[in-house]
Amino acid sequence: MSTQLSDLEGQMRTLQQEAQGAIATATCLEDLEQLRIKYLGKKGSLSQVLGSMGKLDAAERPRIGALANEVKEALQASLEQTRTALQTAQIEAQLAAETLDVTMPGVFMPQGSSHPLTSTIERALDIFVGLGYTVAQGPEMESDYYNFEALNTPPDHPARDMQDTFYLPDGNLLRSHTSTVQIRYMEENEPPIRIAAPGRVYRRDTVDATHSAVFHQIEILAVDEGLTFTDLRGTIKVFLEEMFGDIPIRFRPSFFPFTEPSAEVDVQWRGRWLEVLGCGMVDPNVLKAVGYDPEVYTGFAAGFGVERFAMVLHQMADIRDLYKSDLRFLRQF
Ligand code: 2NM
Repeated sequence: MSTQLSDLEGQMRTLQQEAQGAIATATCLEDLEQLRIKYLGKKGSLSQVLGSMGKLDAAERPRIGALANEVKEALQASLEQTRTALQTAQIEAQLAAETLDVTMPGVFMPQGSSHPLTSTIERALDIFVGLGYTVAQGPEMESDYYNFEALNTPPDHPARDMQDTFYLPDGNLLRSHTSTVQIRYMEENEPPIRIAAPGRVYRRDTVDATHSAVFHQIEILAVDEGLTFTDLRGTIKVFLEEMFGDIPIRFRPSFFPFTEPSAEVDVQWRGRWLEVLGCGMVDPNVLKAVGYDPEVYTGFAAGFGVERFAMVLHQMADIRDLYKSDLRFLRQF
């Protein structure tokens, strides 16, 4: 019996030594789990050794049982120790691999910016939106009716000259102003209205430093009961102040077919008077054309060229620079 006993004891001590050696040198968590199964699993080495306990005297079993528990606990402690060490090593390796050197130069990401025409349009529209206006848009190809007839521009009016307007073979034309949008809007909406119509317009002008056959306009229109020239003047003054700062402005009498009275507005800019927009009280014939009663409603309107505003604001010498897409020019803005 004692041979058997010392034999079992010896087997367990050997098993403990061998297992602890293997556990201590395990290099990854997967290997460690394999070792746990091998030594402490249900069919593992320790269970096998204990399986032969049945052959022992009943009196010796408690001692061997205690020894088995001791070995088991020792191996569990070793497993836990190595597991902690491996886990720590794994986290440290991951941290080292994923560390970012924030002092390294980044990848160059060129940032774009708005074209000066776009930013000028946005600036002007922001001001009118702040004054309660709605932005309205419409087609660039138009009929004679929307571009001229509804705007109190009779067939013999000089603005209708073939020299000024791009006519299309089908009798339509390319709009020469964005007032077309306002006629369409008034047809669809009842007063009170306040709209700002930005967009591309077309004129048969000879291209030079200050003229382009295609350019951009913003026109505003307000129609309500009791609107007067004073409302127009105040609106224009606020708009120009926001655009150019607090500078002197003056109104000069002028003529447009669609407004009566009409005026042109100049601003004193760097010591010179510069014409910046046209405006007036909407002609009763225009109101009639869209079905508004001119005895009930009055309106005011104004229009200006976006290119001219951009050129004055940014001291540009040639309108054509705005269409060349030359980045050396555009990067200045
Ligand atoms: C201008 C000058 C004066 C104008 C008139 C209208 C409409 F549709 F109400 F009749 N819209 N815009 C107008 C008036 C435009 O541009 C220089």
